[in-house]
Amino acid sequence: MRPTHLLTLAALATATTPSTLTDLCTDTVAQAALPASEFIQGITIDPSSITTNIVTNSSVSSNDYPSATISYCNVTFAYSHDGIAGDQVLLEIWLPAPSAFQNRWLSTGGGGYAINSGSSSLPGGIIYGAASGMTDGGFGSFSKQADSALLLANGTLNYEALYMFAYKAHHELSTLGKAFTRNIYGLTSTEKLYAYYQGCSEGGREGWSQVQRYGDEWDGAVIGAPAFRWSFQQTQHLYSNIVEKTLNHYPSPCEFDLIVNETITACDPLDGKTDGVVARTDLCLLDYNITTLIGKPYTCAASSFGSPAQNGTLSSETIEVAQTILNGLHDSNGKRVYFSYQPSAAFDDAETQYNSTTGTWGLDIDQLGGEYIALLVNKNGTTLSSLDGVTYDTLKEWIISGMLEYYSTLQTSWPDLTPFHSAGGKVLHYHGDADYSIPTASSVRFWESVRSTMYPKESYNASAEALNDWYRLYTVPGAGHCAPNDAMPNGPWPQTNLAVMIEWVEKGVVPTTLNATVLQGENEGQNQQLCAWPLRPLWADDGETLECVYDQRSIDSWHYDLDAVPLPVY
Ligand SMILES: *[C@@H]1O[C@H](CO)[C@@H](O)[C@H](O)[C@H]1NC(C)=O
Ligand SMILES: *[C@@H]1O[C@H](CO)[C@@H](O)[C@H](O)[C@H]1NC(C)=O
Ligand SMILES: *[C@@H]1O[C@H](CO)[C@@H](O)[C@H](O)[C@H]1NC(C)=O
Ligand SMILES: *[C@@H]1O[C@H](CO)[C@@H](O)[C@H](O)[C@H]1NC(C)=O
Ligand SMILES: *[C@@H]1O[C@H](CO)[C@@H](O)[C@H](O)[C@H]1NC(C)=O
Ligand SMILES: *[C@@H]1O[C@H](CO)[C@@H](O)[C@H](O)[C@H]1NC(C)=O
Ligand SMILES: *[C@@H]1O[C@H](CO)[C@@H](O)[C@H](O)[C@H]1NC(C)=O
Ligand SMILES: *[C@@H]1O[C@H](CO)[C@@H](O)[C@H](O)[C@H]1NC(C)=O
Ligand SMILES: *[C@@H]1O[C@H](CO)[C@@H](O)[C@H](O)[C@H]1NC(C)=O
Ligand SMILES: *[C@@H]1O[C@H](CO)[C@@H](O)[C@H](O)[C@H]1NC(C)=O
Ligand SMILES: [Ca+2]
Repeated sequence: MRPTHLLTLAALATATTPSTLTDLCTDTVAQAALPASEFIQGITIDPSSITTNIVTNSSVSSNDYPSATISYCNVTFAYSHDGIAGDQVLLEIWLPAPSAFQNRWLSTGGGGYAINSGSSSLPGGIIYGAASGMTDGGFGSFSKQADSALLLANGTLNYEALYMFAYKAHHELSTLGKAFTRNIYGLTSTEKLYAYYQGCSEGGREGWSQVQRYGDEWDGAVIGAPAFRWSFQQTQHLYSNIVEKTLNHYPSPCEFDLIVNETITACDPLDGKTDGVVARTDLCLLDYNITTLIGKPYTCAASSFGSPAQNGTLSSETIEVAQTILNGLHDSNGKRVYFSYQPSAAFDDAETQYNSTTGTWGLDIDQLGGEYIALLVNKNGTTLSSLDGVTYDTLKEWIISGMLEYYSTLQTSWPDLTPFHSAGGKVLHYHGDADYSIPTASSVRFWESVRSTMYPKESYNASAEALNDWYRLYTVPGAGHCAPNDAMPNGPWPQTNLAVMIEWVEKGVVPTTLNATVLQGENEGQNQQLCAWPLRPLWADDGETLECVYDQRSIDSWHYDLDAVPLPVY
């Protein structure tokens, strides 16, 4: 009886594999393609929750994929975790027409406390013939972020939401999404479905959360500026505020802006080409000293946020604030806890607030930093209303206690990627050199941690080469946080990362340098190539040829001894 039944189903599946978007995009076809409920232990899919709709000729554009006009089927369905009353998780999966499908799956991630990017990331898969999915994490809807679900009551975290946000939801999205994709396009069990990931910032952390845990989930992950090493990353957002508080000096945004402008001007030529872009923030860190800016005049027009026109000269107090921020967090014994943004990055965390009553600038608690402490350390809200009594040592305590509390969930810094590597997985990791929200050195540190953990007996060059076979890191000259940077508009941006990854995975084309494009400014449209770590970019004398050079002094400048932390920090 059973074999016959299976045969019939298989025959039916082959016979009814839809051939057009219209055939594919019905509730009935989608329902029939849902994985069996016992597919993942503890999960029950709700077949009645299926929705489908066709979207035709939709124009899409983004920094993260080339502009295109796409057509797809939008499928959503819900599942629940057995044993949790009222639990519901939503998935949204976009399907290319059967004729456009290229045996690919793409998982997409979020940013901040969001676990998805709405409809902005999914087109990135559709243009390459990939069924593309996102999850709501079970937080209530696709537009509800994890922070709205993480606190059940003051003092009580929602641990299921925490684990979903940390890594569980993405594993379920990929597992269910891939099975659903195989079924709906009628792939046989021997046909390969290539699986990919693309995400930046929190989405970058979500990418690493899977690469660090699962060998068989994806063939290739495109990961930008990941918000990993969570307790360090989130707490360091408050460091600039504590510098201002400790030194009791609150520079205006105009003053910080001038420091950034002058740093760009001074460090631009260090990469061999004066093009408005600081491609060598490492040389800028080593060879440029902002104390030369004391006495420089600044002027800014009145802003729409209510601050008046500003002018003055940069004081030694302002330069001390900026330099202390650049030095990174040290404890009261002068030992290093963490590192900072690269010079030329904007001072976003340091932003001050204008008080029109007093006509002075004062403390403005960084939102993301404050939220981490309020939500996941204090567990009584999502905004921190005061930094009274908080010192450099307090930040260190928050970092270390958070490391312990969230090591197996949000920390996301496990450096042994053996299962992923053994399964043949590839990682393309990129990070803006002028990132103002996640220090670029954070990505370098993780690459180096993986290198030394997985190739402990090899020389530096041999281990770097071995790691570069499957996990490559590129810094993006002039780029800000997961985006190009208006302050250095001539800088390149790697817009075709998923295409590059597909070529690497499916055709073995190693991205020796990473394809990038100037997306704005006077050279808009120009192609540039990005160097893979540990090589650093240097323009040849002709100003046209980019060389990727090995520069020990620069490499060393990215390495920090976090001697205030009594544990390995990967
Ligand atoms: C989509 O664009 C194609 C090509 O331009 C056109 O033939 C088709 O009619 C369009 N479909 C709809 C629904 O507008
Ligand atoms: C996809 O379907 C969901 C659920 O019906 C809907 O909320 C969403 O707006 C749809 N998205 C698009 C792009 O059609
Ligand atoms: C937690 O405590 C704060 C301050 O007392 C209060 O405003 C807030 O409503 C409480 N939140 C919850 C979820 O009980
Ligand atoms: C910094 O440079 C930008 C142009 O990139 C300019 O708009 C801005 O006014 C400058 N800021 C200051 C404080 O001079
Ligand atoms: C920058 O120059 C000042 C004044 O010469 C000096 O005190 C300081 O140590 C220098 N800072 C760095 C980071 O080199
Ligand atoms: C500087 O600001 C003061 C008012 O604070 C104004 O009187 C003066 O004209 C400004 N100078 C310049 C050069 O903008
Ligand atoms: C501005 O300063 C006044 C006087 O010190 C104070 O009462 C008021 O709370 C401040 N406003 C803000 C928004 O901090
Ligand atoms: C939140 O918790 C912290 C740490 O327990 C406590 O210091 C603070 O007063 C609490 N805030 C509120 C608004 O209850
Ligand atoms: C490592 O390789 C670089 C070239 O990529 C070379 O310049 C350097 O000398 C090598 N280091 C050692 C220790 O062999
Ligand atoms: C590389 O980028 C250029 C634009 O700068 C683009 O035309 C080309 O298709 C890209 N290559 C890949 C593999 O996507
Ligand atoms: Ca330059």
